[in-house]
Parts: sequence; C-alpha cells; structure tokens
Amino acid sequence: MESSTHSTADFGRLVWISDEKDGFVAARITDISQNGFTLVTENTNQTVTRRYEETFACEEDPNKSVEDNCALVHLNEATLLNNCRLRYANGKIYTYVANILISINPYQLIDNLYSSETIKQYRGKSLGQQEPHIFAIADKAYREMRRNKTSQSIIVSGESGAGKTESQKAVLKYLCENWGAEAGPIQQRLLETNPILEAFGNAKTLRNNNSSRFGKFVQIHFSDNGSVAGGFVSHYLLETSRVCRQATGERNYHIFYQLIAGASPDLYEKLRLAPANTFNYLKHGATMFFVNSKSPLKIDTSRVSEANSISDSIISDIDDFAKLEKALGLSGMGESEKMFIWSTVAGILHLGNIEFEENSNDSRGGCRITSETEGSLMKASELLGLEPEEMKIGLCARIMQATKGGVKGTLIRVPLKSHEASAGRDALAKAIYSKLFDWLVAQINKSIPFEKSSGYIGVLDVAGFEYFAVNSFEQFCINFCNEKLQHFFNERILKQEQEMYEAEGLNIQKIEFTDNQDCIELFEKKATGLFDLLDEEAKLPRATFQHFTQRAHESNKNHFRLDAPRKSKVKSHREMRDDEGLLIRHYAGSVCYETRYFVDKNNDQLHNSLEMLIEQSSFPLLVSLFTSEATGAVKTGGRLKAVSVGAKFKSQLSSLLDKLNNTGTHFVRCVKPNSQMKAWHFDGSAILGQLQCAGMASVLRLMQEGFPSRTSFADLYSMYEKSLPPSLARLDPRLFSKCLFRALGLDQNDFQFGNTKVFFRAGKFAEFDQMMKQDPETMMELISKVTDWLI
Ligand code: AOV
Ligand code: MG
Repeated sequence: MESSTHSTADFGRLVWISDEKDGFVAARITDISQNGFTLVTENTNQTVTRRYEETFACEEDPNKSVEDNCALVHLNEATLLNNCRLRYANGKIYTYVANILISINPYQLIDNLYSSETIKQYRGKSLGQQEPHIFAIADKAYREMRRNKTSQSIIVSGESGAGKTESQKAVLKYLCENWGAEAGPIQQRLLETNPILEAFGNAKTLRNNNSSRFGKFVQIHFSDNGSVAGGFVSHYLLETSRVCRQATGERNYHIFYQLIAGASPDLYEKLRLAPANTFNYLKHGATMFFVNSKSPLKIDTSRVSEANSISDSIISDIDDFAKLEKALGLSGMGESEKMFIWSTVAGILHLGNIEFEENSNDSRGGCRITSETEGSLMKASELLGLEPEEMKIGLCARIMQATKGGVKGTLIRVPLKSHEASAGRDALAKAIYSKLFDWLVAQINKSIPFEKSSGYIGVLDVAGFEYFAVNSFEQFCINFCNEKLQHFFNERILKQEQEMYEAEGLNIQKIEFTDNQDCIELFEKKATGLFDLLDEEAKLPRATFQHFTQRAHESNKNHFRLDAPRKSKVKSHREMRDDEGLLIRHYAGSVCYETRYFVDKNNDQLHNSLEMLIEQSSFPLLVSLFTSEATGAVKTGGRLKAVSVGAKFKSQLSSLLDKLNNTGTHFVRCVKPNSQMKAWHFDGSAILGQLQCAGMASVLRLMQEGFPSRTSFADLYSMYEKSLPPSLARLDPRLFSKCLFRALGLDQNDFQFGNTKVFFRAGKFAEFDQMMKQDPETMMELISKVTDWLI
C-alpha cells in the first residue's frame, strides 16, 4: 500500500500480511511509524511489524466470497487468494478474474460437476449468469466464434497436476455434447482420442499419477451451421527419456504396463511378454502398477511383478487396455495396425533388455551382446521385423565414411565400446517410440478430418513453468514455451487492453508490467541465442557441454536474464561451475539449468548404422515411421534432414503462436492446491506462488483500474436497427447507444463510453446482457421515451 495515504484513521483496520505458510494472513493495524505498520494477527494474536508495501488492502468483510473476483472493492493478490480460499472451502473450485477462469484441483470427483444436466445449464449463457465453470468458458468461446466468425483458443496453463488435462477433456465434452449431434462418429472419435494419447503420452510421476509428458493443442472444427465438423491434434515435445529411464517412484508410459496386464493370453505369448519387473525399461522406477477402479476381470497374478504385492493397481491397467483397444478401433485402426502397435511396443521392451560387454576377441576393441541377452535380441528382432544378425551389427558398430586427403572414400564399420552400444540401443528405443507416437497422432487426425470447417476452437494443454533441484534440457524447453505463452498473455490481456483504452480515449492509469521479450530473445535470437549456440556446438568435431556453456555466457555478457550458476540464491541447486550451468531469470523466477546433457538431448538423431538398420525392417509401417513426412520427418534428397530437438520445438511454437494470434483467446489458470495430491487441502503459500507465476498480480491491477468487458456501438445498433422507427434510425450508433443506456438506467459508475465502444467495469457486463434480453418492444418503448427527451 502507498505510504503517503496512511494516517491515524488506519488504526484498527484489517489488512493482509504475507505469511510463509498461508500466503497471507489477516492482521489489524495497531500503530503506524515512518517505515510501516505494527499489527496484531487475527488468528494467532501475534504482534508483528511490516513495511507499507508488504501489506495489502483487505475487504471490509474478509469472509465474503464472490464468483468474480472483480466484484471485490480491493483487487490484489491477497484478496484473490482469500476469495479462492473461501470458495474452495465451500466446495467451489472455479473463480473468475473478469474473463479469466481460475480452477483449483479438488482431487476428488464432484457430483454432477460435469454431467449432461450441467452442460445444458451453461448452453448459450453469458459469463456470470451461472456459477463460474469451465463450461462457461467453453460456451463463451463458442458464442464468440459464431458471432465474430473467428476461431477461438482456450489456453489452459498451470503446473503438473493442476488439472489442465481434465479441463481440456471437460471442454471437449461440452462442445461435442452440445454441438456434436450431427457429426456422429466424428464427435465420438474426437472424444476417443484421449485414451490413446494418454496411454502413449502419459505416465505416473511423483507429481501426478496421470501426467501428460507432451504438450497438445486440440482443435475442434465447426461447420457453417455451428456443429462439430472434425478435429486436429498437434503435439509438442514428447519426453522420450522416460522410455528408457524413470526416476524412483515414477513409471514409464502407461502403455507398457497396460499391454503386459491386458493382453490376451494369445497376444501375451505372441509378443513374448513377461512380468514388468523383468524388463530393464520398466524396473528402474520400481512402482509398476497403480490406481483404483474395481474390475470384475480375473487377474493373472503371474504378470504382476513379484516385488510388488498384488493390488488394485493392475486392474486399472487392464481396464485402460480395454478402453485403448476400443478407442484404436474407433479411430479406424484395424487388427493389423493394432498388431503393429503391440509388437512395436513389445519390441522396445525386449530391445531394452539387450546388454553388451567388451569383446576381448576383437582386436579393434569392440563389444558384443552378452550371451544371456541373446534371447532378447532374437525377440526384439522378430517383433521389429529385423534380421538378428543385421541387428547385432547395427547395434555394435557404427558406419563411417573414410576420408583421405579431404576426399570421401568407402564406408567402414567402426566397432563401438559397450557403453556406446548401450547408448545407441536407448537412442533406437526412444526414436522408435517417439515415431510411433507421431504416427498415432497422424492416424487420429486422419480419422477426424475437417474439410467442412469454417472455424475452430482450440484447447492448449502444455506443461506449466517448472523448476526442480536439477533442471535439464526438458525444463529449458518447457520454460521457454511458458515464456512465449506469458508474453502472449501479456500482449493480449495487458498491452492490447491498455492500447485500446488509449485509442478509445478512456482515461485510465497506465499499468506497468514486466515485459519478458528480452528473455525470449536470449533463447531464440539468431546466432547468439541459446538454441542456435546449442545447434552450432553439435556441428563441432569435439562438441562439449562445457564449451557450449562458456559460449552461452560469453555471447550474452551482461544480459539481464542470464547469469553464472554460482549467482543462484536457490539453496537446493547443486554447486556448479560456470561452464556447467546457466542461471536464467524467467518471468516466474530464476532457474538454474545443468547443461551436462544439453548437447546430447538436443540431438535425437540416430547414428547412421541404426538408421539403416530400421530401414531394412520387413515391416513397411515401421520403415515408413522413419521416412514419412506425416510423422514429422523432413526429407532432403532421399535422406532425413537432421533437425535438432530445440530447432523443431522452436519452429512448432512459432507456428502455434501464429495460430493463437489469429484467434480470440480465453485463459484458464489451473492451480494445484497442495503437493501431496490431497483432496480439498488448500496450501495457501503454494497457491499464491502459482497465481503469481500465472501473471495474476498485474492482471488484478489492470482490472482494478479498467473495464474488462466491452461491446461496440455498431453491434448494439445493428441488433436494433431493423425494428427502429425512422426518428430513431437517424441517430448515429453512438448516440443510439447512449439513449439505450439511459433507458436501461444502468449505474454510471459501471460503464464508460469510448469512441467506438462502451466499456463495462469487471463483472457488470452480465447485468447489461440480461437487460438486453428483454423483448424488443419493451426496449423500444424505453428508448423512445429517452429520444423524446433528447429531441
Ligand atoms: P495436469 O494435466 O495439469 O498435469 P491433470 O489434469 O492430469 O493435471 O490432473 C491431475 C489429477 O487431478 C487428475 O488425474 C485427477 O485425479 C485430479 N483432477 C484434476 N482436475 C480435476 C477435477 N476437475 N475434478 C476432480 N479431479 C480432478 V501434467 O499433465 O502432470 O502438467 O504434466
Ligand atoms: Mg496433463
């Protein structure tokens, strides 16, 4: 709060003060000094002192909650947190901040929250007419798409486990159930994409039992008459490292366990499957099976790892496998395609069991496959359609082109050390899995074509900003993506809003917000940006992460956003030398990245003998995964062009942002209430941190000053034009609108007239909208009274 405004009148006033545990607690002012307040906390009766700027204004009644936070007198972080807390305690997970929806994960199914009856209640209703809900946002997007004839995007963000994917599913359900009737199978296929994407792209992590390990933008297309006409799924950055390794307590992708648990005895035999704990790619995380759900199915306990006692967990995998099979069928995949998928997945598991040892008989120091794992090689080669001998050679050696005096010569085989062969094996497994995922998405898209589209509603579900004790290339990419989205959010909500106020001649104070364009440039600037430097490093004969890191620091000396890791104030970070890490100041806080695997992770190309190996597979579908453009491969002169992971992601993101820029946007900020995934437990400090990361503080400031809803005079006029008597039809739209507002008797404080639009205070549009729904005759009567007076 501003110091100049304080006086003895503040004595006894209640304010919010920051609190380590709860985010904010209420405290009463007992004294005022030059530097700040002395206060007594309401709950614990403790006397504390705070500087003025550390306190936030509190509502007269701090126990009053509102659906739209903008209905409060004081809009700040503390009142927002308190409002969310009060609502959450009453079983309400949704709250608006004007048009932005905040959604706090209940970690428990709420009766009827997403039922068909509820869907009906929201259809065609303006925001604010019903309780806050994700359906209201979906409906708003739909109405705006129809009214403005422009596509719309719903941007769902939040940290892992906050409820993004569940929100996305709710939006899909709402749109398909309301406007999908004519689309029939397309609508069903759209809804069935989820079990497929989740089986292959989700996994149990420490933060979320069903964590999406990829980003997605799902577009639902609509035809001219407003019914669902098709869809399209774009996906981003699947986490491939999980295929080979998982952190303790985490799992590999669901599909591996689903297949083992759910395959029929015949299929199980055919795929040479075995209990999960016998596969290297599954046993490191150690939690094999999980989750709830009761199933009447008989369980074959021999498939459960011996290390894990039989529990309910396996049942969910069996159920989910059945759902997956059905979904694949609905997406147009026949028996042969399903078999291809199963054998590829099983092939990856067997591939992971192949181990190498140094070959003392090889004078060139190469390695060989251990005799104990020869069987795995046989099984993997069979399931991937490869010759076992070829596979052996492909795994244990790489092909190089000899050069003599700068002239390229014959191809030679260079034997690999066992650790190099192991790395190649893992790279192969990851490549096959990620190509399979690309292919599945391509198949899904084929099954939901959108030729008759006249516009779409897209829902974006990407991982939110993250930072851990150790942050690597994955966090680097995700956080870059979040910088871009935050920038878009700032542009849309904050910058454009203020520019519009100015253009409309509204007198509203300028709101400062931190522009993060400089941080984006640190990543994507040509030549000196971190992504380009990383690509350049890979081209060097002796690429090292230290050299990359040094160059990153040298090329961006004195860049406000970049520093040496030792400057990190975050205690949990491991000590790092300057050439081992990057400290980046993101919009949501500083993150220290460990660059050790950056160069490797940025390059997902297989060494060429493995690429050649796959191209020899007797399964044309497998070969096509590596050569078809549908799965994202770029071909140049018959060979695949090497595009680094970072470069691909950067270009995907820029095309996503182009799309978002051309749509109307709606924001949903999901919040994870606590780190234990406990139902209805509100951890104030953790939630406050997320609201801050979501950029809510500056939004609140803007809303406090501004008018977040508006409608143009021209639109208002055209709604009535046809039924206007000649004397009224002469009025220009602005004058007409003024008459209309007089007639309606709206409170002068709730709106302002701009040059082309009328603007409403937050939360006041619904009231107006409701009045506009009176029958035209009553309205006309009202208007003509005002015009009489006017003329
Ligand atoms: P996320 O998508 O944001 O995380 P999810 O949507 O997967 O998070 O939600 C995590 C879990 O929280 C779900 O599996 C549900 O159990 C529960 N949940 C979320 N939303 C609701 C809701 N509205 N009602 C009831 N339970 C809910 V990640 O994909 O990890 O970033 O990467
Ligand atoms: Mg998710």
